[in-house]
Amino acid sequence: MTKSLNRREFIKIAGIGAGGFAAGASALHAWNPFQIDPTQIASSGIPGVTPTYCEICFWKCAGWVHKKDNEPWKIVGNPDDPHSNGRFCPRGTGGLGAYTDPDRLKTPLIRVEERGKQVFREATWDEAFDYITDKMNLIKEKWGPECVALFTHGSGGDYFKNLIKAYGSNNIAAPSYAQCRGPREEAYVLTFGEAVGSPERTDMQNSKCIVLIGSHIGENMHNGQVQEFTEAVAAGATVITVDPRFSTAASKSKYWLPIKPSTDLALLLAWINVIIEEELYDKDYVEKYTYGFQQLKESVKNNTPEWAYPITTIKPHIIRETAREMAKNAPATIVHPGRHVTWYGDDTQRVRAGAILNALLGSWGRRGGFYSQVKAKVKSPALPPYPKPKKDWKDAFPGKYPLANLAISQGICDATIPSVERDCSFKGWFVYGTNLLMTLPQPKKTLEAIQNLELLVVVDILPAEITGYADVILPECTYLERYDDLRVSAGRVANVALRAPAFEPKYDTKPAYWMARELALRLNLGEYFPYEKIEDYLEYRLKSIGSSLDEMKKLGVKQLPSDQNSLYFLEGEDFEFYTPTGKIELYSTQLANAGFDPIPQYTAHEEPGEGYYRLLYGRAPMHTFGRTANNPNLADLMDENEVWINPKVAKEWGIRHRDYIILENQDGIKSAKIRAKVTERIRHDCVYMVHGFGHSQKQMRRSFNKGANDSDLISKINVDPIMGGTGMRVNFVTFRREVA
Ligand SMILES: Nc1nc2c(c(=O)[nH]1)N[C@H]1C(S)=C(S)[C@@H](COP(=O)(O)OP(=O)(O)OC[C@H]3O[C@@H](n4cnc5c(=O)[nH]c(N)nc54)[C@H](O)[C@@H]3O)O[C@H]1N2
Ligand SMILES: Nc1nc2c(c(=O)[nH]1)N[C@H]1C(S)=C(S)[C@@H](COP(=O)(O)OP(=O)(O)OC[C@H]3O[C@@H](n4cnc5c(=O)[nH]c(N)nc54)[C@H](O)[C@@H]3O)O[C@H]1N2
Ligand code: SF4
Ligand SMILES: [Mo]
Repeated sequence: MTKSLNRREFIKIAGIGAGGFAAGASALHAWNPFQIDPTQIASSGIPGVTPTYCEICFWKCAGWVHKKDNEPWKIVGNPDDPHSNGRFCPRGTGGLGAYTDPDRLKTPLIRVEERGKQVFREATWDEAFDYITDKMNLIKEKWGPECVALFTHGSGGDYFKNLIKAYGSNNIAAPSYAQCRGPREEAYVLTFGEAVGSPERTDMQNSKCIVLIGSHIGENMHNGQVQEFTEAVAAGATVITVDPRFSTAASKSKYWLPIKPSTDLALLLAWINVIIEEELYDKDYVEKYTYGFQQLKESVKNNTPEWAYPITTIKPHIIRETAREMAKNAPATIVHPGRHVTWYGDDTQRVRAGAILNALLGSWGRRGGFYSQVKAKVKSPALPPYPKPKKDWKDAFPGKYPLANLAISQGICDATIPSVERDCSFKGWFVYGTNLLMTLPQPKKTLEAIQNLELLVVVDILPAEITGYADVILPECTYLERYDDLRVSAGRVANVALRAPAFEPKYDTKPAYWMARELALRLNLGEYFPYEKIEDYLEYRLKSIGSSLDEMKKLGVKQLPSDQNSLYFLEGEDFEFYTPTGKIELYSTQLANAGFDPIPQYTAHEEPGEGYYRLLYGRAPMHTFGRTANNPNLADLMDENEVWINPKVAKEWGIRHRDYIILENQDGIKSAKIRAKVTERIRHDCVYMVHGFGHSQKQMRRSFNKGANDSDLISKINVDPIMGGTGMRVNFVTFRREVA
């Protein structure tokens, strides 16, 4: 039920003007700032070279896997691919390590002792599937199919989605929603009637002014985005970075605003105030396209830079100067919507304030702002209708999170712990490609929920922490050993990409497609998986765009013509937005109806007590979450995380650079030992660490006990009342000397 889908249909109806838009490979290459290795171009169709798209993160760059003597040699970007433009990032290049990692799961496992003791026996696939189907039949009979939930992140999750829906449940949660970009998508849908999407529809390559609010592009290594950012910087774009830490992006910026963490909404409101009071907004655009300008003007009249100064610690003249800089470059100014935005629990409102600023600058639908993406129209085979579930996760939270469009992961956890208020709690979980114990905040609660399950199935490639609590572990082969569905992504050019297996699956591992289908057959749901072989399913889809597996194996990525003729609004174009008023809603009628502030209002957040510092976290360029810490190639580049501490603070505590210390949070929870990085590059009221380290699973030998896990310290969350996102930067830590 996503509104963006409806919106796409709407675009079809509205038919944005006439004419022809052609931005093929040549146009892309024209702006590609990187040198392309000529051997890559020659690679299509050569024996020993296989097309894939990367699974090391969710940017899904397409590339070529090269073998020598049937052993992995290298993996390189496909120059025709708009996600990578022929270049892989360090993580993608090191992706071969996912295949070679000797610590991989090797065979199905069934638990023999109590949960968490990690005693498993090796099982055949038949035994594993029989165990799961018996339990699924029991749950369906006793409690109903709705009591099974799926947590998923990654390509193969789609087959399990199909399985769970066919079985009768629509409780499908992804940590990429309530722990990541959920508030952003809802904020943009509320304002513009459309989500931002992934890859983001940000036209940074043409931007003249880029405002980054905590988006640490450069450490956040989403490939095409980093390339566009680099290109804009090289072309002289003004970058304004708002971050309590001097990030890589801050180092490329004209303005670094080292804001007091948790106060960004005050800064955004002050910027809106300046843009309105100084009449710097795009008057024609605001007049033509927006709703609620007068209410907005009235609402922000007291949010002056002087008001924001004591809250944010950003000086009034800097707030004014940066607002003017944005206006000067508008509409080629982009206030980046961010991606991981679940920070403080008022995240939908904070992101909406940025969206409103973009609307005032007229950057939505304009060159250098946000463009309108195109997407290939690839058919899927018709399936029988899914059974209609009698209830879903929202029933466990009457009246709460009215604007959540997807299931929220921590909500499923809560609703798994039995309570008198609910007649049925969740009894079965499928977990595909998400290490819930590192990914969800409040890991203790996740564990409590797990102890109440009748069935926990984990599909993974590694013995990740979550596998230790499974009843059945299904070992998937890596992306380099399997087909998956086509990558059909939105962007400037309609395109599809193929992932084909470069290697035979190692050990007794299997692709998710096969697993989900085998389970479906055993549950008498085979009609939902009409193709025995995924190749036949792919042929069906490819035929609908006039292609074939053979062709795609040679091309890797196929670019297709699109009937949308412009990426931007045409001059003076009439446009109906997919919001209740048909306008860009500066004043949100949907929020008003649901009882929330229709225009964002600043409220202060709790501050750290004496001797405590706000715990911030983020990314490192050579790792993806916790999923690469054990990768032999990438662990070589960085094998533990550090905690960034301001020198003044370090001095007070007698902490020296590179000392090992322990962090203890407000609830007395202690971290594993972590090295101190004493640096001026962070404010004095917070500390910072890279997420994804501090693995506690011995079987992951390279990453076990290396660094500390931020999730352990996130025992408190502020839940966004609008859509259920979990604000996670609300924990405070202090320093301890003793070694764990
Ligand atoms: N504390 C804290 N929590 C966070 C974040 C944070 O920064 N700090 N970030 C949040 C964000 S932005 C996001 S998007 C989420 C991400 O959260 P997740 O997507 O859950 O990320 P990972 O923890 O890396 O878990 C990925 C799991 O997938 C497995 N895997 C890798 N490849 C495959 C495959 O091909 N098949 C299968 N079956 N499994 C595979 C890995 O071994 C690993 O166990 O986490 C969120 N949670
Ligand atoms: N290398 C690499 N790249 C990745 C990923 C990865 O795992 N590895 N994951 C991808 C995914 S799924 C996501 S969602 C994105 C996440 O990437 P982003 O969306 O860029 O991440 P955030 O966590 O929002 O931002 C982290 C930055 O916010 C700053 N910050 C912390 N608190 C505040 C605050 O109160 N105000 C402000 N203004 N700034 C603050 C931190 O200092 C840090 O620089 O990265 C993507 N790219
Ligand atoms: S950005 Fe890097 S890790 Fe992510 S898909 Fe692309 S190459 Fe792979
Ligand atoms: Mo994310």
